[in-house]
Amino acid sequence: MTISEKLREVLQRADSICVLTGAGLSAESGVPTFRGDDGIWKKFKPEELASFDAFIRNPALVWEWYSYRKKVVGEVKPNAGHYALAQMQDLVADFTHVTQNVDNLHARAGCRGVLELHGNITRSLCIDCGRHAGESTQVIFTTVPKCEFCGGLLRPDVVWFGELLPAAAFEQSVEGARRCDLFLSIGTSGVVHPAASLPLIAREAGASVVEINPVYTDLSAHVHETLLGKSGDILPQLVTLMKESHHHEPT
Ligand code: BV8
Ligand code: ZN
Repeated sequence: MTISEKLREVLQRADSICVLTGAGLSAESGVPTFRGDDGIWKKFKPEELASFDAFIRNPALVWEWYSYRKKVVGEVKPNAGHYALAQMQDLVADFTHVTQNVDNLHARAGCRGVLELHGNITRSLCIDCGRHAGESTQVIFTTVPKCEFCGGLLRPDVVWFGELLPAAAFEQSVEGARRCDLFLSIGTSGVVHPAASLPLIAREAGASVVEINPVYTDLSAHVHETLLGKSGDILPQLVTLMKESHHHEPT
C-alpha cells in the first residue's frame, strides 16, 4: 500500500483521530456486507426487513433474518482490522470510534467506548416495557421471543430505517469528527445517513479525511485520500507507521 507523504506526516503527528467503520471491516471475518456482491441486501430488501413497520407486520420473518445474522456473528471472530483499531486507540490521546456495525466485533477485539450508531445485534429489548433482554436468553429461537417481565414482543436492539440514532452516541460522534486531525472512513459505502455525514463534517472542520476500501465509493470524491485495499491489510500497516512516532501511554 502506498500512502502519500502528507498522510504519513498526518498519521505520525495526529493527536486526535476519529474513525467510522462499516460492514466492510467485518467482511474479512466472514460477516456478509449489505450492498456488496455477497451483500445480504441482495436476497432481502432493507425496507422489507430493517424497519419497525416490517417488524410489526411480520415479526417472525424479521426475527428469522436476525437469528441468522446472530448465528453468523456468534461463529466468527474479529479480524486484523478490528485488532489494529484497538491498538490505534492506545497510540493517541484522543480517539473517537464510531461504528455502523451491529456485530459486536469491535468490543470483542478490545476496542473501548465504541459509539454504536446503529445498535448491537447481540442485545434485544422489549417494545412494551423497554427492558433489555440478556443475550443468553435467546441466542437462536424458532418462534418470536417474548419479554420475560411483561410478555411483550422483543426486538433486536438495532436502529432500523426511519428510526432515530441514539442521540448521545451521535452527538459524541459529531464532536469527535469536528475536533479530529485525522478522520478514517473504513469499509463503508457511505450511503446511510446520518452516519455518512460524519466524514463531511470532519472535512469541513479541517481534518484530513482518508477512506479505506477495496473500491471507490460515493464518499471517494469528498475525501483527501482513498487507500484502495482491505482494512485487514491496511490498518495494521497504518498502526506500524504510527508506532514509529507515537509514544502515547495507553489511557
Ligand atoms: C434516520 C440496521 C431520521 C441494523 C441499518 C434518502 C436520502 C438520504 C437519506 C435517506 C433517504 N431516504 C431515507 C433516508 C434516511 C435513511 C438512509 O440513509 N437511507 C439510505 C439507504 C438512503 N436513514 C435512516 O433511516 C436512519 N434514520 O435517518 O432517521 C429520522 C428523522 C426524523 C424522525 C425519525 C427519523 C437510520 C439508519 C440506520 C439504518 N439501519 N441497519 C442492521 O440490520 O444492520 S443500515 C445498514 O447499513 C447497516 O447498519 C450498515 O451498517 C449500514 C451501512 O452500510 P455499510 O456499513 O456501509 O455496509 P455496505 O455493505 O453498504 O458497504 C460495505 C463496504 O465495505 C463497501 O463499500 C465495500 O466495498 C467495503 N468492503 C468490502 N470488503 C472490505 C471492505 N472495506 C474494507 N475492507 C474489506 N475487506
Ligand atoms: Zn417487557
